[in-house]
Order: sequence, then C-alpha cells, then structure tokens
Amino acid sequence: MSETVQDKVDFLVVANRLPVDRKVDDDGNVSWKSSPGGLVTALEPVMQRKGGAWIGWHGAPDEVVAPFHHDGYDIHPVPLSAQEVEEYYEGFANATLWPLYHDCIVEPVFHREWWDAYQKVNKRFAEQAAEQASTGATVWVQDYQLNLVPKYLREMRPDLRIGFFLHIPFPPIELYSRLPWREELVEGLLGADLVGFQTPGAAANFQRLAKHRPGVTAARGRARTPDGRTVVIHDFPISIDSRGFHELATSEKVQAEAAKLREDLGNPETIIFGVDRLDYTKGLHQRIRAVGELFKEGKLDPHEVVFLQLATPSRERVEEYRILRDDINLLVGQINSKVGTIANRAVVYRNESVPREVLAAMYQVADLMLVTPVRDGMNLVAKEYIACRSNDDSALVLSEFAGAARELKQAYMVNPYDIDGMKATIMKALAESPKVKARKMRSMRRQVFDKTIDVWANSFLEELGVA
Ligand code: ADQ
Repeated sequence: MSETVQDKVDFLVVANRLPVDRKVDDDGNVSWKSSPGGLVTALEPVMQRKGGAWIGWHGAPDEVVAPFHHDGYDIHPVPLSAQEVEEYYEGFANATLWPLYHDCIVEPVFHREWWDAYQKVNKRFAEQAAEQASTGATVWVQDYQLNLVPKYLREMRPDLRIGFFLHIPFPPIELYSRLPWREELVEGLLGADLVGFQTPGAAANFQRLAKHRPGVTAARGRARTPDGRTVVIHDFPISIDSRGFHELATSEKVQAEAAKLREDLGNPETIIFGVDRLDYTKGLHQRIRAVGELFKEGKLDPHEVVFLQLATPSRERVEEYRILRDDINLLVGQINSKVGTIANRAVVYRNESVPREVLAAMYQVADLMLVTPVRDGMNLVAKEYIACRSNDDSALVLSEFAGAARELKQAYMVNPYDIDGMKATIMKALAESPKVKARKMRSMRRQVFDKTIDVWANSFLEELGVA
C-alpha cells in the first residue's frame, strides 16, 4: 500500500475528530497516536483493513494541518476556528444535540448562532469529502456532529454511496420535537442511502420522524424521498475487536501489569471496577453513591473490597462537564473520609486516560464490573470487559439503558436511577454461585466473540452495497 497521500480514494470515513492525537516530544518532533474513545476504538480496525481516507478535525483550533498517511490510510485534517469549536462543537453538538439525544438528562441549550456555525462546518466537511472521493466512492459519515453532511454531500456529488451511522441514542419524537431545527436535521440524514442506529428502537424513532416530512413515505425500515430515492433505516449494534482485546489481556505483559495493579491496590479480596469518559450520561454519580452506601452500611468491607473507578476527562470546556467533575471529586472525598483508612481507600478514583494495556490489566483484575449509564447508545466498555476475561469467576452489572443491554442479556441488569435496586444487585452479583456466574459469562462471551467489530462494519457496508 502506498505511503503517500492519494489524490482520490474509493472509501472515506468522515467524523468530527481524526482517530489520532498529535504528540510533540521534547525535541519538537511531531508524531500522531491513536486517540481514546468509542468511535475510534470501533473504526480503527476497519480503516486498517480497508484503507482509504479519514476526514476529521485534528483537535487544534485556528490551525491548518497538511494531509498525511497513517497506519495504512490517509488522514485529511479539517480546520476549525476557535469560534467554530465553541459554537459548532462545544455548543451545538455537545450542549444542544448530546443532551437532547440522551433523554434531556441535562437541559439542552438552543442558540441560533450555534446552529449557523453547525451548518457552516458541516458544509466544510462535505466539501472536503466531495474533493477526496473518486467517482462512485463510498462515504461513511459518523455521528451527531455531522447530521447535515449526507444532504450537502449528495447535492455536491450525487454519484456517491453515502452511509450514516449514529453512535448515540436517537430520541423519541416527543423529545426530539423541541429542536427548533428538527426538519433540517431529518432532511440532512435523508441525504444518505443508509442511516444506521445502535438499536431497533432508535431506528424506529427516526423512521417515525421521517414519515412526517412532506412527500416522504416510510415503513418497515425504508423511506422513499420526494426525489425518488430509497433510504434504508436499520439498526447495527456496534462492537469491538474482541479477539484483539482478548489477546492483549492474556499477554504476559498485561498479566504482569495486572499482578502489579492488584498489589498496588493492597491485594484486596475483591476489586470492583468502573471506567468511563467523565460524562453525565454515564451514571457515575448514582454508581459511586450506591457503592459508597454499601461501604458505609458495612455491607462492603474496605479491608476486603476496593472500588476502582477510572474517568477520562472529557469536554472540559462545556459547563456541565466541569460541574460533574467537581461533584464527583467531592462525592469520592466524602466517602473515603467516612469509610476509608489511610492504608485502605475504599474508592480509588483516577481522573485520567490510560493506555490500552493498562486498561486491559484493569479488566483482568476486576471481579465485578459496573457499567451503569443513565443513557448510552451502546457502551463498548461492557463488551471490552467480557472480551478480556479469561476465567469465568466474574460478573457484569449493566444498566438497562445502555444499548448493550439488548445483547448482553445475561448481565445483572439495573435501573441506575434506583440506588437501592442497584445496591441489591451488586450484592447479589458478588454473592452469586461460581456455577451461575460461569454460565452467564460463557453466554456473554459467545455473544461478544460472535458479533465483533468486523461483523458490524461488514453488515453496514453490505447493506450499503459495497462490502
Ligand atoms: P463513548 O461515549 O465514548 O462512545 P463507550 O462506548 O463506553 O463510550 O466507549 C468508550 C471507549 O473509551 C472505550 O473503548 C473505553 O475503553 C475507552 N476509555 C474510556 N475511559 C478510558 C480511560 N480512562 N482510559 C482509556 N480508555 C478509556 C460513543 C457512544 C457509545 C458507543 C460508542 C461507539 O456514547 O454509546 O458505544 O460511541 O459507538
């Protein structure tokens, strides 16, 4: 495969962010490293296999970065001004659409200037894709930041096959209708040939909205547009590179890391683990409260049990995220001051991102995994945990509001708003017989190893007619 950037390519991914972050060493040398996050974890193996180009923002405002080749595919950085980052990304994407699409857990904010910036930036992404795509190429647009790209791109390049996948939930019409620009966003998505969602419920919500557009008919996963096109609407539950995670977790290096980690945590009998982006959708507050109460009530003994919670800093320039960070710090401090000792912190809270090997080691030592979002499109952490476990003596507690709950039916399900219910389920999972635990883990492992990221990508691309 060529190491230089190609003029035109047959396959393009268009996403808000590039899959790489820039690192500059002490001598000023620049290198690009894979960045964490659900979307990248999911799509990187697909790009390495298929080649082509990835179009996205490189993360630095007011800066133009030249295209480059990385790990078997081309990278085309899209420039954004500081004001666009504020209005399009932090504003419209993350303070309007993100909360609106996640059940309005936090009140969505509507600003007309943000909408203007959103349209402008979506047009720029579409122009870049139109420029790089060869005749008849496939363009796969990702996620809520780029809702309008399918429509713009179709206007510029009707020859392309355009797919769109939404990584987050799609809300019911009653919530979605608050959006002042609801018609435009639906029209934006209807520019695609295929619109994919994480769950059938999300797909049904979108189909119901599409049907309300003038001149559009929609039924049984297909919409007919006034210009005579068919748009397929379907669910494609995303997954992970299960084998890759398993191999990593069982490697000698990670096993050694896991042993060291257990030691560092004071060799407790039981390790409870949670890992999330620090986001109000992830149910961190409810989860930490539930575990904290179990410690306070003496049902969990801090000499025997440690709760390790990792939270990657996220979107720190958005107000709600700063509030959340402070809230969680306070909550953890309160619990540890009541139930921990200097030698035994009950809750070990780390506000950082860790390399994948370290994460795999954490999955390896975790006897009980807590994945309790209040709303989540899918949640890859739940699947990563299952893939990394080589023995069966562990358990997954999973929120019924994560997309993953539809597939990982053998998990211990919780409603994260029900703190008492969550506490009871945690205790039940810890006390479960090895036989039942093993049966549950085996069943979930079959699911995670059958339905991998390749299955997800191939089924989407097959439906788009390009696999
Ligand atoms: P996210 O909201 O980012 O993804 P999730 O699916 O859990 O949520 O993916 C997070 C990813 O980041 C995982 O691969 C995890 O391992 C990694 N990660 C999290 N914290 C980390 C840390 N401290 N250090 C290192 N890695 C860390 C969005 C949607 C989800 C959907 C995905 C994919 O919100 O619902 O599952 O996209 O479609």
